[in-house]
Formats: sequence, C-alpha cells, structure tokens
Amino acid sequence: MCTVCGCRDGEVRVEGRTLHDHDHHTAGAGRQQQGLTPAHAHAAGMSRSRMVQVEQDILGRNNADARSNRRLFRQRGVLALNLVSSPGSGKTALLVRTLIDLAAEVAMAVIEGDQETSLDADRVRATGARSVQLNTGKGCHLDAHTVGHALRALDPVPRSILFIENVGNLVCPAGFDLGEAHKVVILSVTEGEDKPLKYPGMFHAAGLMLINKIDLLPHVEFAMLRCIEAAQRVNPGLQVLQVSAHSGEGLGSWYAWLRLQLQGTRRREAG
Ligand SMILES: Nc1nc2c(ncn2[C@@H]2O[C@H](COP(=O)(O)OP(=O)(O)OP(=O)(O)O)[C@@H](O)[C@H]2O)c(=O)[nH]1
Ligand SMILES: [Mg+2]
Ligand SMILES: [Zn+2]
Ligand SMILES: [Zn+2]
Repeated sequence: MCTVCGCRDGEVRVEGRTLHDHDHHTAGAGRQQQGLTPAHAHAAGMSRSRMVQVEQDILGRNNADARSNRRLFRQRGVLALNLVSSPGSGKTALLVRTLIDLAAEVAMAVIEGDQETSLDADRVRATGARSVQLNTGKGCHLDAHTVGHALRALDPVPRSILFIENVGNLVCPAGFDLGEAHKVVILSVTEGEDKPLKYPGMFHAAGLMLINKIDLLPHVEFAMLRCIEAAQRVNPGLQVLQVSAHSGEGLGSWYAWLRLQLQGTRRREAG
C-alpha cells in the first residue's frame, strides 16, 4: 500500500481549482510529508521508524476524514460506493449506463477521480447527472479529505446514490477509506483472470466484484471460474457479478444489488 508516493496536496484540484488555499489541516507532519517518496524520505535521513510513523499519521488522518464523510452520508441516507479498478476496466462506461438506466428511479451523482482532465466528468454530465471532477496530479488514489471537498461542492441530495470513481489503479486506492458503504472492484476480461491473486489487497477490500466486458469473452482467453475462485480465495465474502457495459448483459443483477444496498441504507437511516 502506498501512503508516501508523491501525492502533494498543492497539486490536487477540485473542478480545476487547486487545494488548498485554506489551512485547516496543514499543521502536523503527515500531510506535508505526503509528497515524499520512500526514497526521498530515506535520502532526507528519515529513519524507518519515522517513516512508519508518517504512514500511520496519514492513514489516521484519512480515517478521521472518512468518518466525517460517513457521518454526512448517514445523515442524508446517501449510499456511497467507491469504484476501484485498473485504468480502462470500464468504470465510467458502467456508470454512464447505470445513470441512464436508473435515472427515473433514484437520484445519483458522481465524484470523478483522475490524475488529469475532466473527460470522465464530462461523460457523466452528458447523461444529465451531476458530477464533480477531482484531479490528483501525481497522486495515485483519492483520499477522504479530498472527497470531503468534493462533497461540499456536490452537496448530494438525501436518499441518493453517490458513486465515487477512483483513480485507475489496482493497488493504492485499496488502502484509503473514503467513507463509502462498499468498494466495488471492476475487473474486465481483457486484464486476465490472475489479477485477484496478484493484487489481493483490492479484492480483499471490496464488497462486490463486477467482471466487465463479457461481450468480449469469445475473443479473449479468460478463465472465468478460475478468476472467481481466485477472488473468493482472497475474500470469501466477495460477491461476483458478470456484466457488459456495452451489450447490457448482466446489468440487471448489478441494478438489483444497488437496490438491495439502497434498502439497507434507508433502513439504517430510519433506525
Ligand atoms: N467491449 C467492451 N468495451 C467496454 C466495456 N466497458 C467499457 N469498454 C471500453 O473500455 C474502454 C475504457 O472504458 P472506460 O469506461 O473509460 O474505463 P475506466 O475504467 O473508466 O477508465 P479510467 O477512468 O481511465 O480508469 C473504452 O474504450 C470503453 O468503450 C464493455 O462492457 N465491453
Ligand atoms: Mg473512467
Ligand atoms: Zn500509490
Ligand atoms: Zn482541505
């Protein structure tokens, strides 16, 4: 897991505007040292125990920010889902399709995370849904604090679904709680069935795995059963659905899963 991999606060942008012109968290070592790579830290003379301390500070602060996001979701009865995957697995394609298919049923909004560009937020907005684009610059994952800023801009309506599309990266986003109800990991059939074994952290952290691009199965070698077995070896509780954002096959089971999660969110809000 990566906590000291080059994510400098100054390069993070919400809708093109740089964080941070405020100072609500610049005190303390963790955030300022977030831009250090382990090699830099070592070169700067930081001891191993100090580096571990910095990592713990970063994660501790992230967990506190995640708790604050989760409080807001709970107060409003918002179902927040953190979509994680390698670049190009089809996160935005799945979202676009979902936003269109469920538009009449439930309010939905999207926080988009990418290193650069607003291309994905533009694709989401073209469906009529609201979206805030976060750009992480060199950063390789979203953190709960940055998502908190996006929440202020997005102001999600009560009883809605908030999708957070993380930066395409099968490693680092696994370690950062954003306050979501679940991480949803998307793996496309062009990536190979061995990924759950090679990148277990992400599959362990997820509550649902979507295997996307099944329309391509006739054209690629992909051992579906072996992939599902591998993922469930890493995470025995992991639910798996096979879908295609292009053909629409299997999307009914994804929508059924979303409805079930919404019911749970609303029960908790009532109780
Ligand atoms: N054949 C096929 N192609 C798909 C499917 N879903 C997405 N794609 C294609 O896969 C490519 C990547 O899709 P995106 O939705 O941009 O993937 P992403 O995960 O959002 O990518 P990043 O945001 O860059 O990490 C595009 O060319 C899509 O058209 C699918 O179900 N079937
Ligand atoms: Mg995308
Ligand atoms: Zn990283
Ligand atoms: Zn801030």
